[in-house]
Order: sequence, then structure tokens, then C-alpha cells
Amino acid sequence: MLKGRLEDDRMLMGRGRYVSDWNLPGQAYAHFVRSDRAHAEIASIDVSAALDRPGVLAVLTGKDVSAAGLKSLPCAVPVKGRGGAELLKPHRPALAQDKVRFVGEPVAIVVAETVAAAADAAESIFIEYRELPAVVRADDALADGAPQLFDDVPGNCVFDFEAGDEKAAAEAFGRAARVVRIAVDNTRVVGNPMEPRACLAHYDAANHMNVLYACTQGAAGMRTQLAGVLGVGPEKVRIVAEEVGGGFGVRFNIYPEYCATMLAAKTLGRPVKWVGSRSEVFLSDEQARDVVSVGELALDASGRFLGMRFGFTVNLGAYLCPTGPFINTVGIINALGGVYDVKAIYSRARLAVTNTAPMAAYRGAGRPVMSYVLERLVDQAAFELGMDPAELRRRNFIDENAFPYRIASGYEYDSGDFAGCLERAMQAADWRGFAARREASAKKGRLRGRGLSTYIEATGAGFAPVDQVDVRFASDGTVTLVAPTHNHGQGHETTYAQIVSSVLGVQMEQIRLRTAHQDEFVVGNATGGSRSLLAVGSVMQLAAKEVVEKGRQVAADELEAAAQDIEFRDGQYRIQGTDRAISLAALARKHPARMSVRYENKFGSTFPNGCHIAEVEIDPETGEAEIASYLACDDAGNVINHQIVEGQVQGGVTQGAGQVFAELAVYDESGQLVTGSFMDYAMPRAVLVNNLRVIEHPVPTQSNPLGAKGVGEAGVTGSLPALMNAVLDALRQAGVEEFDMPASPHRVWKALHAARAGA
Ligand code: MCN
Repeated sequence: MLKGRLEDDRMLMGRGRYVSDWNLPGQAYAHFVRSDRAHAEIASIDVSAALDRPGVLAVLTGKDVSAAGLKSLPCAVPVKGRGGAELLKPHRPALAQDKVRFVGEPVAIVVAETVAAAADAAESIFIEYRELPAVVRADDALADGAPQLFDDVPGNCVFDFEAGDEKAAAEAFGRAARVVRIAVDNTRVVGNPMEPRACLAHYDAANHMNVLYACTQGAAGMRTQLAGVLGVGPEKVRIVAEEVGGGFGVRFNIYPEYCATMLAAKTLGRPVKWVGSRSEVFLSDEQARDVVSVGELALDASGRFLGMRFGFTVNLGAYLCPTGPFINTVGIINALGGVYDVKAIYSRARLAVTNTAPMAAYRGAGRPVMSYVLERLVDQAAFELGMDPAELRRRNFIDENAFPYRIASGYEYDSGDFAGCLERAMQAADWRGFAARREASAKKGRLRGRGLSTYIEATGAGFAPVDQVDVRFASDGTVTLVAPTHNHGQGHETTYAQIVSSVLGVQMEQIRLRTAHQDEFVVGNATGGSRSLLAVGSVMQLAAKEVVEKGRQVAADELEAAAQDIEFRDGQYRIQGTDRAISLAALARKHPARMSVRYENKFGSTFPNGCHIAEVEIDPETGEAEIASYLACDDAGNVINHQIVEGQVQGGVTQGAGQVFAELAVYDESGQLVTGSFMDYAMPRAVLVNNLRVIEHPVPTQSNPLGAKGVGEAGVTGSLPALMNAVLDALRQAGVEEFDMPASPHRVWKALHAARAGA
């Protein structure tokens, strides 16, 4: 039995090849000159002194990008706005043209013989700016008289999107016995993968091939994006990567720096390498969340939910990333109304551009925005009604027998057992014993709070029309799987091998996974939306079954029998009723090409859900909050690898806890990022989440052959509201009525202090 994951040895022994580990003969090195102001016109750029510096090979600016005919970085959204409006897509160049719109925007690329020479020469570039007023908050950007970022985006609003039924919601609110309202801020965070962004670009002139080694979550999507910018067919682009040090959503899209480095490589006829710094991660990686949400709940006298209304004000940053508008529209409303049986729901989202780093998908990708406002709203209702928050939820769940269940935004949940999941979680978390634990905390002078969330999310969206995979055999007995999803921490190498091994009977250790390779390419969707297992894993399983079928004829030839007389069981082809057999592994060693397959299919959304229960303790003297215990009970359908799933939930919960307790990206009024390093931006540590337990409540889905639902983001979607509800529950004992993330010691202390002063 395999211990741990197939990839662990390689990772732990330093044999992983990350993006910055790649080198090509004759490569030069790039350094980016970035805007140091948030909003300004570029009056002039003087690169002559830089070009005279030793070792400098080239300096390219926005003019060179324009002269080379590079197109805007792409963005699209598959829905229409209010009144049928299209998303406004302002031009996003690889290097700033005429104007800069956020601090950190790349303005020039310097290429030299060494990293130091490029960085040194960058100091000699003189840029004359004409300063413009900046706007950093979405609501300010949407207000009358705000500084305008683009001539073709009136009022800074790129999209005004609605979903649900406005009239039905208004009618429900009209007959409500009680209305509960909440406004919450889902704060801005920086993704911060372990490996800062890096790339190595190489133009193969003989074949007109653009080869980009880059941090990616999937080669196929990035290839299409880069091809679009370069104005070439996708077959003229290759994206290459082995290890990528984390993705979390912010490695999904093409970045301006990758396009500019590619242009530099083509211009110079030499490979060009760029390795970003942590400061550049803070300034110029896609950032996330930053959505102010208003939620309203209409209830009847018995605590039944009659209707809901939501309003989202979304900060998209200075330019549109391909995933930004998607996650803030579809990503929010594909689980509109959560696990509750309510049809009268209306939601509106206004997406604004501001002078801050562009915003995109980050673990959860829209769903934590929905779950956060909704699950806090339900808790607020329980508080105002004086009701047990579990009982209020139970009273309003979609019934186990109501599936398929169409929600107000038109999406259809296929399965779930929300009440059963809640029950299991409450038992495991010793719900009844809370009063005693609170008392024990009080004796120590601590405020103990408990928070609950019963979340649901949609996993499985994918832009590409199909997911292709290869299962290829070699004469040495190895099996190579090729997948469109890039594995950057999720354990695909292990789980895909498990799936294929269980069908073929080939040992897992013989199976290897290739995802973004120079010579191997498959069409399909990147890792994202927690869809890899349910979608690509399912295609892998079908591909393996196809191998078995293909092998039947090969086995018949080998065993000199008719194909219809061959049976396959436990990895062996056998002539029925005889002891004449050959293993699939042996057959594939002899006939690797005949046994190999390319297979494609596409599987869509699933709706993983769960119940998370958190308990926190707060020290009122210091404001420090500690997670005393955390119980995650998740329905991920059938689970392929329990250890990996537990790890994914742990990671997600810790990421949620990071946002709730510490992380916060802050821009000042002038558009300077004041939290631009780990000195000012508090990353969560492993010890942040104490006594975390992960249990399963699986309800298999019928929507894919594995019966699996996604799990990679569930921990975040469940934990943001559960933890914040727990913090507020603790603070209410001391008279605090309203509180929002982050629950940093200073903010908690201030809230307690204000409540004491008020009392
Ligand atoms: N799995 C399983 N049984 C299930 C569901 C999943 O065994 N029922 C396994 C899968 O086989 C896979 C893992 O759990 O090994 C996660 O699977 P899945 O839910 O399909 O999610 P993805 O593999 O598509 O991963 C994407 C998801 C997202 S969107 C982000 S963001 C994220 C995350 O996963 N980024 C991560 N987890 C991350 N983990 C690490 N270490 N690094 C990141 O960048």
C-alpha cells in the first residue's frame, strides 16, 4: 500500500523542478520597471542611459508592444448584464501605454546578460509622469465625480449584473413579518503562493513557435490566452511547467510580464528569463475578494425564509483579468441562496475598476463571497429572533428529497443532505457541551464564541469545450498520463494514478503524470473551480476503461483466441473458462502503441456542501483571538483519496482563517499599497487552527462517473462565515453588536474597548 502521495518523495527531497529552476542555453535576464504611482499619464520615457549600461541588450516599453502588434490581454464573461449589456473590456497592454493605472504596473522591460545588470540599468530609466487623482475603493469609483480610469468605461462600471427574480423578492419582502439586514466586507487579500511568479520565454524562429515556461494552473488555457495576445494560432504557442509552487487561482491567467518577456525573446532571438520577487507578488500578482455585500432576509412569523436580496459592490482593480468578472458574477450566483429552500431571491452586482492591482480568482472564487454574506445573515437573523442558529437553518433547508432543485438563478443542485450533514457535525462538535466550555473559558477571563456555517458551492465550471487525456504505455512498463489540469499541490499525480491503476491493475508507481510539456499537449480546462477530479479524473477513468476495451483485441491476438472469448478481471485478460491469460501490464509492454489512447469528454457542475462549526476564545485584555476547535463536515461525494481530501480541507480552512484573523491588503488614498511585504501583511501559520477535525458526509452525485464532487475550495467557503460568526458570538457577550473581518488583535481590542466605553 502506498504511503503518502506519489509526488511526496520528489518534493521533500528537493527534486522538484519549479519554474525558476528552468534554464536554456544563451538565456538573457529580464527586470521590470514598474509604475510607482497609482494613476498618471506617461509624458515621456527616456531609456537611452539604460541602454548604455554594461551588459544591457534591450529595453522595451509600451511603444514597442504596440509596434509589435500585441493585442490586449483577454477577458470575457459568458453572461449578459442588466438590460442585455455586454461587459466593457478596456484595453490592457503588456506594458503601460500612455497611462499607468496602478502602483506596480509594468512600464518597461530591461533585458541584460545578468539579473544584476538588468536591475541596475532599470535605475537609469527616466519616466516623466503627469499625476492624476486616484480612486481605490469600488464604491468611491462608482460615485459621481470619481476620477475616471478609462474613456470607454463611463462611471468606472464595467458590468452591472443581476440574477434571480426582482419582482418575486419584492413581493416576499412586502409580506414579511420581519426583515433582517447585514452589510459585510469581504476584505482584499494577496494570494501569495510559495513560488513568486517567474517565466522563461523562448522563440523558436525555425518553427515560429513561442515557448513559455511559466507558473500556470493549466497549459491549454494559458496557451489560448497568450496566442490571443501575440496574434498567432494556438498551435504556435507552448506552455511548459513541471512544479509550480502553488496556484490558488492567481496562476490561472496570462500576465503582462509573460507577454512582454515573450516579445523580448523574439526581438533578441535569445531566451529571456524573469524571476519575480516577493515584493512583485504583492504589487503585481492578481489580488482577490474586496467585495462589499449587502444581504437582506425576509422571514415569516415562524422563522421561515420568504425571500432574500443581495447587493455586491466589486473592486476589479485597474484592469480586467479573464477570471475577475466571471467569479464576481457567475461565481457568486451559482449557489445563490445557499442551502435554503427560497425561490424569491434577487441579486445585483456592480463591478468597478479602481487604481489597484487587478483582481481575479482566489481559492473559492466568488463562492466565499456568497457564503460569507448569506451565512452571516442567517446567524444575524437567529440572533435577532433569539433562536438557536442550527434550528433556524434546519427549519429552512432544502429537503433531501427535493433534488434536482432549481435555485432562483437557474442553476440546479443535484444532490445533498443538508440536515443530515448538520446533525453529524453537531454531534461530532459536541454542540450540547458548548455552554460548559463557554463557562470554563469565562473562568479564565476569556470570551468563547461558537459559529456555524452550512455552505454550498458550485464546482466544475470550465471554459474549454472538452477535457482530453492521454493514457500512453511504454515498453519499459511505465504508463504516462497526460492531463490538461496542472498539479500544483493538489495531489493529482496520486489520485489520477489511483483511478487508472484501479481500472487497469497496473501498479501506481508505474504511472506518471504530465501536464504542461513541450511535446505533449491536450485540450482542456486548467486546474480551477475544484473540478480536476470530478471532470478530468472522470475522463481518466473512462480513458482507462477504453484501454481495457482496446486491449481485448490485442490480448485475443496474443492468446490466439477470438476477442469475444476474452474476459478482463483484476488486471488480467483471460480466455474464458481456461487458465490461459496475460496481464494488461505485460500486454502493454509488448504492444505499447496499440494499447495507448487519447480520450475526451466533459463533466459539469457539482455542488459540494457541508457544515463547519468553529469555537474561538478571545482574550479581552489583548484582543487576541484563538481558534479553540474547528469541525469540518463535508459532502464531497465519493472520495478517491481521503488523506488528500483532508489535506485540502485543512489548507482551505487555514486560508479562510488567515483572511478572518490577519490578512489584509491595504491601499492608501493615493493608491500606494501599504501592506507590501510580510512585515505588514500577516500570513496564516499552521498553528492558527487548533483542534481541526475533518469528517465526511458523502452524498454521491450522478453527474459524473466517479460520483465525486469537488473539494479543493470547500474549506475556504465554509470557514469564512463559520469563523466570523464565532468571533461575533464571543464579542456579543461583551456588548459588541457589529464586527467584521479581519479579527486582528487590535481591531478586536478596539471593538471591545468601544463597547465598554459605550456601556
Ligand atoms: N479529491 C478526492 N475526492 C473527491 C474530491 C477531490 O480524492 N471527491 C482529490 C482530488 O483527486 C485532488 C484533490 O482532492 O487530488 C483536490 O481535488 P479537486 O477538488 O478536484 O480540486 P482541484 O484538484 O481542481 O484543485 C483546485 C482547487 C482550487 S480551485 C484551488 S484555488 C486550490 C486548491 O484546489 N489551490 C491549491 N487546493 C490547493 N492546494 C494546494 N496545495 N495548492 C494550491 O494552489
